[in-house]
Amino acid sequence: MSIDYQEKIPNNVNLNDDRRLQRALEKWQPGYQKWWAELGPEESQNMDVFLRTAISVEPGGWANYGYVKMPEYRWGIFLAPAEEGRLINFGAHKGEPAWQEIPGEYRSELRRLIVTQGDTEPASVEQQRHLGLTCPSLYDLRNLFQVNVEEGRHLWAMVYLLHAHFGRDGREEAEAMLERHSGDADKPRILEAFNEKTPDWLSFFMFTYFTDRDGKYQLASLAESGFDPLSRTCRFMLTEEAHHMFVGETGVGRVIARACQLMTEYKTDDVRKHGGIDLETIQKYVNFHFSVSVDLFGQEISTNAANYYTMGLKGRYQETKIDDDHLLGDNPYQVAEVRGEGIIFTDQNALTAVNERLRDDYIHDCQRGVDKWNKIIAGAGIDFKITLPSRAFHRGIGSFSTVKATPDGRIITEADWDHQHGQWLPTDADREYVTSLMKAVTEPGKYAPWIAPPAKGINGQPGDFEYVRFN
Ligand code: BYC
Repeated sequence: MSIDYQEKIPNNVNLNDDRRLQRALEKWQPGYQKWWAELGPEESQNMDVFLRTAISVEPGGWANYGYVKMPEYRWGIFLAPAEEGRLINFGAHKGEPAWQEIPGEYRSELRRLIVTQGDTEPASVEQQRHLGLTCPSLYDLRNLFQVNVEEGRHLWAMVYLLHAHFGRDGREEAEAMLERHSGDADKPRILEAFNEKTPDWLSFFMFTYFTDRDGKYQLASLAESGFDPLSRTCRFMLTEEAHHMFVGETGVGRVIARACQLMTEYKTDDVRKHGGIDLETIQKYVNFHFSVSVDLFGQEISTNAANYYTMGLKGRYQETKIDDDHLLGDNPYQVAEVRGEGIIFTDQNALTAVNERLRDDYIHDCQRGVDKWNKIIAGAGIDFKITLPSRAFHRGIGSFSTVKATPDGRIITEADWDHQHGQWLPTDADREYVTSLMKAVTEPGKYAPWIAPPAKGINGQPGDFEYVRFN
């Protein structure tokens, strides 16, 4: 399925055959471009960026690299190929053919899911808009911009579904995506993590590691949807998401590698003296970004989530690979809760616990990158381990949001929390220090002193490749 780039809106959905839809999307397009110019990457309008653009949705369709000015990036609408005879694989409609049109009785639930998903995409672009001005290298600047244009396209993906399937209220929701803004006092983004600032590059790497990974798990659950256009859209979006998490995992890894180098070279833990970011500070950033990202999975026990599942709208991670009845009526699932000074796990109904199950899958996946970071530290002969905090730590959503807990999951008093949280979360002084390091390095092949160079270039490019031309 190749993508038609001759069209005003590149697409593989035969947009040409549906003039009304085409016109509606072409009407939305200038508002999008205006939003990109105003709230997209700052001062980037004229740069030539070595970007990857999908030329088809088949495996290998991604191998297309070249210099692009971002405002001219060909955002468009790409769905993964249809699977012939695809069925609904879970919930009350299990075994029925997947829907090509919205089932009327589930319209508002589907709209809500699509709007919540769509809202995060422009939010992240807004959160990251100042970072280009302090890039640690051209390589990193290019990666930031690649992430940004793809988040822009993910917004297009959700806006397409709203326009194509929800009529007038879908068009209104699409407009509203450009009206809400990250951190706006009156019209904030829907989910809390998307109203936080991403003020520095360590935060950016943590965000792409932890928060984009929520994207992976949410998109994978929506890819199971019985509403086939949503499933196909999310399947293609997932191919883009992988690069974002790569940027996060390798970015944090390179900051750690540089800290270890400095520790070894100067035989000290205090790498701040030598312009690095110390491992304790990196741990605090892990604690912060992990905890705000686990909140994104919602309440442990959720009737919303149970309804989405029974309706066949949002499944579990890799639903079809799970060996059970895919109805979850009486099945148990172990859910964590506060008991006294600690956390215990009790059996709950698996249907109302699907958010929690997804969170468990996510936490398990987060650990893999942490293990790799610890290998870098161990490889340098340094006795330090990065750890993920307990799920009870620093929560704003769910049962743990009513208590205070240490990173190792001990419930403590408010007073103890007030006294100690500066050891666990970045303090103003930590953030000021990290911010003080953020100075743009734009000479090809050069890197800021707080981060190691990457192991290899993008698409096999040499170390001194000019990933961005400033003109
Ligand atoms: N913040 O029953 P519950 C991505 C609300 S990231 C604020 O547990 P539910 C990306 C909730 O709305 C992926 N409010 O809720 C990453 C509900 O409100 P009502 C984004 C929250 O619906 C990086 C109430 O609390 N995609 O793609 O089961 C860069 C009760 O909660 C939050 C999706 O999230 C929160 N964190 O679960 C770019 C997928 N959590 O009904 C992109 C679509 C809960 O009382 N969304 N609430 O008014 C969903 O599936 C669900 O909406 C959620 C929440 C999983 C988020």
